[in-house]
Amino acid sequence: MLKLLKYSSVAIAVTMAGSTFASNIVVPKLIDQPVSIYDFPGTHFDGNQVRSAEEGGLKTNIPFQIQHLERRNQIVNAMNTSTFSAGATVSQNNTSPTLQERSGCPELGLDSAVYASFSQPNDITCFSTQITESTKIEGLLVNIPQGVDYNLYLFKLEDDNSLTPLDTSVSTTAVTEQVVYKADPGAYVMVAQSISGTSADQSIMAWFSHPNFDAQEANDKPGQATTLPSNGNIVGNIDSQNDQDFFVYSAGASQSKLSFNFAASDQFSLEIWNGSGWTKVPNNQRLNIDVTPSTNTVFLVKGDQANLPPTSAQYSFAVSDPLSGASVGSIRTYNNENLTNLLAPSLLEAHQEIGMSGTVIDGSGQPVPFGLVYLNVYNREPIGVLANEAIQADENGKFNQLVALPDCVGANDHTRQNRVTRGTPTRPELTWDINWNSGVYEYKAPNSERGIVVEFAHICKEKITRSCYWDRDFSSGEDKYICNRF
Ligand SMILES: [Ca+2]
Ligand SMILES: [Ca+2]
Repeated sequence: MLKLLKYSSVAIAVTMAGSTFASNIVVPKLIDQPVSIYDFPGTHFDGNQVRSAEEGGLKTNIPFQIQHLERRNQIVNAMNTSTFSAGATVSQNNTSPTLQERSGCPELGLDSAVYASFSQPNDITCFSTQITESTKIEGLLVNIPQGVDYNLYLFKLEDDNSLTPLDTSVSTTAVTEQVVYKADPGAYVMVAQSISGTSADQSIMAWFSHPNFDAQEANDKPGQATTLPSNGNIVGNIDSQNDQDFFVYSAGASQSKLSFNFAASDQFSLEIWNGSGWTKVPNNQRLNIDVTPSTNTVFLVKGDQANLPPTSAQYSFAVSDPLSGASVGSIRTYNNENLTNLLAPSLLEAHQEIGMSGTVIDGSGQPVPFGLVYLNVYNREPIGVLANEAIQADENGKFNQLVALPDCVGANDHTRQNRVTRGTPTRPELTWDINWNSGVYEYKAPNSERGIVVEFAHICKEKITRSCYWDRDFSSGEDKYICNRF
């Protein structure tokens, strides 16, 4: 998934002589601040529940015992080449360096927490772990004292022992910093760093494993927002108490409408960023809103904190440009009126209604959820409109509509016989007088150059004029041909 935030950072080496954990951790110095929600323009949605941007902070309860890291004065720093070379005896013993030796940070598994205190700016606390299965890592630094600035970083420890920044949390005033990353198996390092100010109060540094994440993760921060498809349907879940799912929809250069439906239980909520707050959107309702071409609309999915959905519960979020249909596929036209179908076997007959179904397709061949489609029916001679309907497809781009037709007086009269020979009393030979008009029905998408046009017979009247059958006279033993005329 495309992420809005591109790291633009330079790495600088910070040497922490005399700090709690003496090591040469490479901490990135960010040039760009992380994307804030305030960087996004708002989208108007006519709703009466609006939440301010500040409400709804991170949940910071730590559900496991908080450990005191053993203080060490010397940690082998594998990132320092000379130190690594000096420790060559380790390799000669055929033992690979430990994670702590490679990273300079003690090993501490996910779902652990430690007390972290910093005696002076630039002090760091860090730990490392090796994970064997993909999971979403959430790191927290909580209880940051007033008047100090601490930052939190998450890194991948590469095979060459370099550190690749994955997520950073560098607010100057927050009492909690959070990093989030969807991690593949590998080695990871989390670092808390004191930037300015000192305090005797201890903070807590924790990291969590959330293995039941959805395919759109990690998108817990505005800068990690998942880009929604122009036309599509995605599913997700809430994997933990701090899981937030940010989404961005980018309207096309000529797009003025946005349609969407958030199908979910009331344990989930969907909100739209309005420029200064979050407007709640009703669940399970198809909505069409106006958007400004070439702008972004930001959505946020959250769980109800008082009643969090289980990770097995999913929401389904369908979005589209409803006017982007370029063609109509998989069409099926039908009639259920029990008509004779005697004019021509392949010619659809319809009297009061015609069933029209299909899928609205965009220019890339994708179905258009809630895509608009025009269903037109015309009389041919004289040319005239029998029905014009504009309808929206369902969340999968499919539609199925019975189009009503008016009464008619037909220009054509035909006499036809049903396909029965040597009729019986229960299955007689029938002669029908069929009065009808020649018509066409049309499927057209908003961006179709031309619609799909097919002929049909608009039946005005069908009347049985004669019914005949052979009847056995058991007294004479003869068959008699009996006809009734109407
Ligand atoms: Ca999620
Ligand atoms: Ca998320």
